[in-house]
Amino acid sequence: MSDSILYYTHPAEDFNNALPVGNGRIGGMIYGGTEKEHIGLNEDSIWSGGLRHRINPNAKEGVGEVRSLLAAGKIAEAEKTAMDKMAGIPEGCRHYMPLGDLDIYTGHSFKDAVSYRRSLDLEKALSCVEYEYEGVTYKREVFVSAPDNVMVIGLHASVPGKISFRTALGGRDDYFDDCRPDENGNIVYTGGSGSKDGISFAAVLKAVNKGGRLCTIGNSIRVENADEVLLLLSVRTSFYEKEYQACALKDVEKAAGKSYEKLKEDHIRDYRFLYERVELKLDDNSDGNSKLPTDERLIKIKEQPDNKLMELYFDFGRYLMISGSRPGTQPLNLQGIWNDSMWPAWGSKFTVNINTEMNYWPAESCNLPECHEPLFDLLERVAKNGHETAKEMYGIDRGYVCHHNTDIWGDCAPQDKWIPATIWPMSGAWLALHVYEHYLYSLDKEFLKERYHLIKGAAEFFIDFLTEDKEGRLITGPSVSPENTYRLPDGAEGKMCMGPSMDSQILRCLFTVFEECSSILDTDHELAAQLKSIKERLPEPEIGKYGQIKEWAEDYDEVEIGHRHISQLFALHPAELITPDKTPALAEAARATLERRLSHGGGHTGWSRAWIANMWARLHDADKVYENLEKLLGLSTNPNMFDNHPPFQIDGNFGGTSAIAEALMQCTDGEIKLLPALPVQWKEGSIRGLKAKGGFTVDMSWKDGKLASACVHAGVDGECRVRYDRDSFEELKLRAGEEYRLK
Ligand code: FUC
Repeated sequence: MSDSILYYTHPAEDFNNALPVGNGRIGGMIYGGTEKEHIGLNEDSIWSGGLRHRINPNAKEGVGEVRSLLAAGKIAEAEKTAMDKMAGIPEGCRHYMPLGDLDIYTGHSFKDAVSYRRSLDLEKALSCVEYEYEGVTYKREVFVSAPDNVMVIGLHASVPGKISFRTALGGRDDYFDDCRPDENGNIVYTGGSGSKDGISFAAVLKAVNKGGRLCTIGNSIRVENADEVLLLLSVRTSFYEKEYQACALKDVEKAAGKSYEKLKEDHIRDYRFLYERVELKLDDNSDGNSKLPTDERLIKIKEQPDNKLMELYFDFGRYLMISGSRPGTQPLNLQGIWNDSMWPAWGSKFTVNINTEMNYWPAESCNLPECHEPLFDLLERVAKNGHETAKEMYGIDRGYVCHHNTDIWGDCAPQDKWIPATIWPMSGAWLALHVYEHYLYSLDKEFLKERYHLIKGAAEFFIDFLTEDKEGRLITGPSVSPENTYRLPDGAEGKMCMGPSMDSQILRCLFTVFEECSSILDTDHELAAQLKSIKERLPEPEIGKYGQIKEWAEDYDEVEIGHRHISQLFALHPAELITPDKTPALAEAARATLERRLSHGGGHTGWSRAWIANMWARLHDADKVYENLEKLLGLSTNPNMFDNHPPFQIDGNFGGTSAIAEALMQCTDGEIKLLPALPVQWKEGSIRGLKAKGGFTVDMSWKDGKLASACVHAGVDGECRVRYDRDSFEELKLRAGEEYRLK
């Protein structure tokens, strides 16, 4: 059996046990029942309505008032004014919604089924349910094909004439309009999210049988005594296509012209092109547990190490990226693309004060750069709307601003009336750093030229937004340190502030990136010089009274010391303003910060735990990386391997995948560090295909904790320094296509 399979011996009793499939745009959650198969359906552009204009008409006056109140130390009053005058009206962006459900009724009761097995093969992106019932072996395979744009369900039986079932396709609320057969025996299911400029959808279900009989009754397809059946489900929306219904019909008809085997073969080839670029192998220290069903392994890892489960988690993260984010689709939201609720937690939106960014941390290092693209497409919409937001809210005419959430339209107005998060104007700046990250890994100048305006616009806004503090430094504000609360000397609590550390760190990175872009593209030199002088006046990371990195401009205590956000360590990860070699004193302070958070219960949400593991990797603390990965799997992972906030939230999956990659290789301090935080538990292993900045690809193996072999491949002409350990490194100069064996 391949190592890259999730498997279970019982059907999923709920969403947290069901298995995800997807092609970037269409998603399914497969429950694997015998009596009734239930597949939760998603399409990534089905959101709750059209673009809203939510800018508070009092925002401009509010900004000035809130600044003055914060400067005068009247925090509570400032916060009240901000919520009244700056919060969006209405309070929230649009939210993500499910498409509906597909049920397949076979009537095979689970208690009479034997040898039941439900699995998800990560090497083929194929989910499978198999069991024996009344002497017949039934097998159902499900995948979502990117080349054919359909969900494919293949129903097979070991004895001819034994496949009988009835389907039911529908939603669970008022948002759908119709569900009925067309003249070709397809079921056409249509609906939409209403509102002015809302999003409409059409899904089409088609059945193709070998042997037996097929007909429609009401709005279901009925199959009797077939040898084999192929179900195809397509869905298109008005967000992407004007003629969405015709397009959905075309998808199923086209797919129906192919055999099941051909659909499957094309799907696997397409998927593997991405998935096979990277391969991680760790030695098996599970004492036999690696052979157990996945849900049992996730329980056992609390007591017995299971490297193979970490390997599976890494592969699952790459699987989810490929299945949830492809060129031309929407970016991964809080639940990727898999959501069964009309009102999911936090609207299953793009929460951009950490969560959406975390989703894309492994995209470049794990060799899936094209999966990063949907984020840049969304950022185009953010930049456009955020330009209006900058003007209307802040009276700033250049650049763009986005607050802590956005939706499919790129709505940039503040989200919620929640003081710890709502007024945070930094997400455009953070997201723009992803554009440059993508460039750094490929050195694709054409890409940079095309998306450069996203970096420029993000930076420009701050020229007018920053204000001087008492010491003449330039600071952001009104803002927050997401989503933490400080204690004032008189015991009162505050959230909003001027100049939180994270903001200055993000801007330091952004302005540096801007300078580099201006020099690479030989453009906007004056602006680059201006931003450089502004950068010199930004606050630097500072060490506070506990030896920690200060979170706020004042050395306040946190109300909740173990808070899940550790925003002041943005400088350590994902940025590299703090590294053990370049800034040892700050690295020590970063360590103290993590220890303080963790000793007070920090890391209790999945994504927080995953971020912490990345941070320890950057501090080269392999033991802590391992300990936190183990906790991520043991305490914050659902039986289906989805990250658990709780509830399910996908960011931790990608954060965890990124942490594993960071333990094995880092591109910091201008060099490629091999095995910078290798846990002792990963005694032997190898990785192939990790990407390094500069267009390099790295393969390596290790034994007894030491590098055994390494090979660097150059994608473009370039130079790099490769470090094996603290004392040894090599400088390489390679031409595109060349490789160098280090050992
Ligand atoms: C931020 C986090 C929460 C949650 C939400 C979606 O607000 O603080 O923990 O992840 O986003």
